[in-house]
Amino acid sequence: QWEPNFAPGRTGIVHLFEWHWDTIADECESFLAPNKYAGVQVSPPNENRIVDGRPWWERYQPISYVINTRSGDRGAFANMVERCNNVGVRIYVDAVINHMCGAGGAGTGTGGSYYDANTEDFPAVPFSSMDFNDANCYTDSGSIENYQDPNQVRNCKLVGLLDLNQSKDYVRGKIIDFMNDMTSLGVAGFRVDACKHMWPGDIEVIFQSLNDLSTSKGFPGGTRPYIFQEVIDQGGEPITASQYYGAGDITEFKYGVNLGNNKNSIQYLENFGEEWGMMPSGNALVFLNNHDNQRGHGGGGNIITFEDPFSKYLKIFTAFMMAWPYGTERIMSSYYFSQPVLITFPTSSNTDQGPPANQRSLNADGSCGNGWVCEHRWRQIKNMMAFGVASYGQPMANWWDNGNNQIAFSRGNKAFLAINKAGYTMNENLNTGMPAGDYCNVNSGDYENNQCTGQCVSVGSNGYANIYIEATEDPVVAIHVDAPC
Ligand code: ARE
Ligand code: CA
Repeated sequence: QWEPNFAPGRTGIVHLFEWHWDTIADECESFLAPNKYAGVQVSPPNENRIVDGRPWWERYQPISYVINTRSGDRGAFANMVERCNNVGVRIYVDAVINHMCGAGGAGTGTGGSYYDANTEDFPAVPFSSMDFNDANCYTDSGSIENYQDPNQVRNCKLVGLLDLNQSKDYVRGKIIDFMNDMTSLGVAGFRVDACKHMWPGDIEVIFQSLNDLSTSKGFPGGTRPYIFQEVIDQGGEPITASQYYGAGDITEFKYGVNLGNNKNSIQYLENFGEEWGMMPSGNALVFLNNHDNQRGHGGGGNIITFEDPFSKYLKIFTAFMMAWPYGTERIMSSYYFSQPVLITFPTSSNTDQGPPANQRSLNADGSCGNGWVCEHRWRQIKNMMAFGVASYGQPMANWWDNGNNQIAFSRGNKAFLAINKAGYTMNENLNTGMPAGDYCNVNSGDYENNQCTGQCVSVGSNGYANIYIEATEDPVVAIHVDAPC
């Protein structure tokens, strides 16, 4: 449950938010596998409520565990998992198991199933009013009113969403069946939504009861599904991430906020990790931003997203994240939700806006477009997967900083990263820890067919190299042993 089940020689999970299953399958084959990405977090695959205006968040309102959404039907989902696994890319399902849809109203979901949210009737599961927590919630509104009270956080409705009672064997059974159905199709694990709102004891039982990954889909016998739990712990609440260590990994929300707060004082990052009050590395799923906080949902903070000027910070700090030995890394892949499409500063943004109508996100020539951002394809980001693979298991070493926004460090003797955010040229002789040779700066160019299209960095026999970085938009040197010049 704590192992991400990556294929050998792979690292990094990309959240292909709201992508269509067919497109994800193509992306696994044509882009993710060749660039050493390990996995994809996909949007919730089970039937959801159809909300007027089709906001992105309708997918967090389950109607049933039938696999049918705007990302595709069951056949397309199964086909995607198969194709991605075949090229060594794992699929992680966003599992919404705390609740069903919002209270009130009736209709049919994206899979055609009838529901009545007035009477809490979901016949396609089936769940009835007996399966919800109403009798265990004591707030006047029936919704969560105070995050200082763990009982209401877990037993009342999160923003009005009908709250399932996971202490009931019957409810547990339905959730387990759904998650087992996913792994039977070859899924390797789950991002579990809203874990703060479920009792750790209940979800421990649920996760421990799950089947091992499918041997018929190529996983070794006895492999547990990877679990990473969404728990927003920024401090200041009685519910903490540590209460969930026993159930799986946890999203470390302090990570992106800490980097955002220190984006202009990177010399302090030398001991970035537990000493900064974050969870132990082995428990942490780390990211710069997610689908909520990039648009002001789900707790804010000073975070780095593609909307920063020229996306400069996102490129620099993704390089840092992938190079820094802490946690399991996730890259956010977004769509534009502000008009006009902004490279500079947001003018107006619609934080409810659903995905571009064309969920087949690629242009005919295979490039990204149609309103999709595709951060995971940017050179400065995607090339860091190979860096992560080359440096796997190596400790941080040879830290250097100038006390003012210029830093460098190596990963053992396999890789080296330097960042210049000082606003003036960096020109230093630094110990890269690496064997003598010429290496491709994969931030400045690509390494393809044993050719470097970027700058070459020359490491001498003593491991030192002249690191020269002008204060440009890409003030990063990233070299590793798998990309010699
Ligand atoms: C929508 C409407 C609501 C409406 C509701 C029911 O926006 O107005 O009442 O439907 O009809 C997403 C959206 C919500 C949306 C929901 C359902 O963000 O706006 O509600 O889908 O469609 C807390 C939780 C955390 C949660 C965030 C958003 O602890 O688990 O809120 N994040 C996950 C997902 C979201 C998703 C849900 C959960 C629900 O990632 O995308 O919601 O499935 C502090 C606290 C945090 C708290 C945060 C925000 O930081 O520490 O715990 O996060 O404030 O309240
Ligand atoms: Ca709950």
